[in-house]
Amino acid sequence: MKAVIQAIQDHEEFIITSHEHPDPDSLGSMLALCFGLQQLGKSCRVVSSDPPPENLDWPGLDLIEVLPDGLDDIGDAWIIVLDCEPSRTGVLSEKLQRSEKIINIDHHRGNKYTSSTTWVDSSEAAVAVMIYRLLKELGVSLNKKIATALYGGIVGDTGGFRYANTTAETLRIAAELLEHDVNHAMINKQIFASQSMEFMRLLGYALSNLKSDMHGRLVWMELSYADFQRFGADPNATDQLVQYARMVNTALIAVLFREAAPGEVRIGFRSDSIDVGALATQLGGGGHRLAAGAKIQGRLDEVVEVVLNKAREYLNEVDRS
Ligand SMILES: [Mn+2]
Repeated sequence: MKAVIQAIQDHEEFIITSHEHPDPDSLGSMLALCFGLQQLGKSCRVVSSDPPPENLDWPGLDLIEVLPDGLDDIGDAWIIVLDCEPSRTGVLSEKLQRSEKIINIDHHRGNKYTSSTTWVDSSEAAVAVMIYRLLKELGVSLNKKIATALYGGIVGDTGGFRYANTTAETLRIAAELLEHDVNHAMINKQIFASQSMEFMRLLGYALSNLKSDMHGRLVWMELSYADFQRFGADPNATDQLVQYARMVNTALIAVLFREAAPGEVRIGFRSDSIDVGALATQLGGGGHRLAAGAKIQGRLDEVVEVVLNKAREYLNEVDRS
């Protein structure tokens, strides 16, 4: 953290970015950091390869520059990559990923990026918590828009303070943020309970086709590209569907398979007790202990078969240990 603070203090121009398909934590972290740097008189841009989800409406989301073709030239700016390693941003060219002028702040265990200005702490519930600490160290004072962004990030990554990553300190920080006139009910509604009709109908379909194996310990949903088209739903806005598979009271591992584009299958894993991050890593993906994912190219039915076999083996291993 010290090296990150030093690098921020020593430079004036920044470009902040995060992973593809930004989520509340990455969006809140980017915005809060940008507002904080501006308060310190520094200049910054916020760039993303994909637009924010449509259900979110926080101050500053319209400042995000959506650059599907990415960045190739950054002038004198330093790049700050949040909530992922530089290779997962989608906006940084190969050349920029090797730049010396990158600050990386993340809480994903599998982050392999190494530089003197990398700050990774997998014990943190959200990058927004790390940004909160950083802004405090930098002497930034909280205001409504910074607090709203940070609160949104924390709410997103803790599932509204319901997941195991919520600590007494998380709640203390959240309480402090609420003192800045944050509309917490609106933030919660937007993140967890604001879906299009198309999404709801797709959910109904996904639930009625829920599958299970191994005495209900493995539960999964499969959605093909054709399913998304039939319901008119955006595959990128449906990663939360896995939460419904996780609700099955016998489930140890919940899996969501989404054919987001023809031949591209995104896999989401959730558990309340088993290290699915390790399982995702075996499949070339990564994430957190209880929430992880991977992306595999191939036919949906074939990918489902391969992944479920891995998951079965993994559950058997867990049984034996
Ligand atoms: Mn995060």
